[in-house]
Amino acid sequence: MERTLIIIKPDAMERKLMGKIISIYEQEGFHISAIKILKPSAEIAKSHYYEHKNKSFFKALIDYITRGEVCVLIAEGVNAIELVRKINGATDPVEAEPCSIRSRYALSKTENSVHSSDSLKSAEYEISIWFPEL
Ligand code: 3AN
Repeated sequence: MERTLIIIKPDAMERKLMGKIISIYEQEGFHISAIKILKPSAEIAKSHYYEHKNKSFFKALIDYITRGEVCVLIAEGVNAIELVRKINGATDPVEAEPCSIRSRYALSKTENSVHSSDSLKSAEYEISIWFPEL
């Protein structure tokens, strides 16, 4: 059993897509073991996206992720990291597989509706940032 950190981002929250998106993960068989809604601070956003701190889009990314509420959850299941990324689709909605969440709902490369961890190491790091109480 593996666990991954998912974020339903502001563009999706603003369009009231939270329930729909959570249902997709549940229908695929994942167990949601923790969940919270919060408006991220700049500090938590920068910790989450530290890998991108030197990229041209970093400021836009932090402004975007901190502009409103997000839903953060932990999904558990076999091969959860790889499978949830497949369900989410490619970063750019234009390239995302048909039927993936980003293909259906994302607006752009920045406003792309969902995030999920890309490795075991980042999953554990991200869980420690967003769920320090666990
Ligand atoms: P993913 O979320 O698919 O793992 P990463 O980790 O490469 O993608 O990028 C993190 C986030 O940074 C993306 N979800 C997206 O919001 C934003 N991002 C990545 N590349 C770009 C880009 N070229 N222009 C604007 N935003 C980007």
